[in-house]
Amino acid sequence: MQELGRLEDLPQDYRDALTARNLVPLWPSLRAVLPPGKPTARTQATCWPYQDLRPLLLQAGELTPIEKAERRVLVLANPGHGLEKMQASSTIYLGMQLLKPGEWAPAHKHTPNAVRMIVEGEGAYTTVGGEKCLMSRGDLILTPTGLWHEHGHDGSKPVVWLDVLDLPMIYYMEASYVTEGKAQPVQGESSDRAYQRGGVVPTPLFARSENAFPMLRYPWVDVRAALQALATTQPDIEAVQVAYVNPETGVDALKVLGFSALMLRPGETLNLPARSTAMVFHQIEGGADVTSEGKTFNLGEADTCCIPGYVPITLTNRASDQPAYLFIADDAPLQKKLGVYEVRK
Ligand code: 1HN
Repeated sequence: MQELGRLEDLPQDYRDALTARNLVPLWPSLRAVLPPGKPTARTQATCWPYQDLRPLLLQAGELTPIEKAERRVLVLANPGHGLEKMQASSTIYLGMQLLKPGEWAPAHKHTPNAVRMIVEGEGAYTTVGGEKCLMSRGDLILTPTGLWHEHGHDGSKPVVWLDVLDLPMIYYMEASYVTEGKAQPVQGESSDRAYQRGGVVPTPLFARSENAFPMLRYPWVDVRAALQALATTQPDIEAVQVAYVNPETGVDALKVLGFSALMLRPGETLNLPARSTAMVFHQIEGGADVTSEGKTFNLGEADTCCIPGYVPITLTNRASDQPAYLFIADDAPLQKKLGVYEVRK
């Protein structure tokens, strides 16, 4: 590849003349913005063990009352982006949120899309667009763009969940903002009831739902059962994996980030081809080793890690006698819409 001229090759008075007019020569920076063959990732393979994070999150519960936090969150920040950027990857924000018994996180709505993966505790709920969604370990709850949401807790022990947002993407677009509101009236309990059986959808008077987000809560008991059924009925399947989708249309549940659940069968090692998306892995049950570029994270329950795009990843279930379950997030829906999604076999 041809070596291009450097900034230092240009006379200082010429460079000054450009700068004074808000002009920049492309060629000294062309290879940096358009590297050959593979992007340069700022995202670094990073792991956030839950046992490290949990005491600090509980301490935040002592140090900062909910009124002074609104959302009491420790952000899982990727050092490759700079911690102050609060990014796990170029498009993904991750945070662990604590709600203590009796606390209330007030209603607001915003442009970034969120999901919550419940990590610990019982008795909390989030009300999304008037629908009360109970929180249990492993449940996935959607909070799509523009829907009012607030969190409450009627239980007796702290509840912790993992927030996954497309905030870095929406913020980069200069499209991120919030609207504060009053407590929202509850109109019903979570919609998952209407979609409890795969293959059938409600059609009152022959009409399908026109709601873009008809299902807000994906209970872990159902997702786990689907994975177990898949493993039993299709023992030769390449990977025991299910995607979180809109049950009316079959398309990804949200528009920017994609979500799936994976079962690693006892003793299984799975080689994931290099894909153009960075990926987040969160261990729901069991223990998995996540290896990329010679580096291995030994995930235990509730641990979370992020791996940059364009690198192959190996996943290994450490147990030979029980399955391991992972929650996976990436930005494949966005990349597919933009036409930049790749799998390198
Ligand atoms: C947000 O609205 C929540 O509603 C959590 O629980 C984390 C991080 C950035 C922006 C908005 C929530 C968030 C957030």
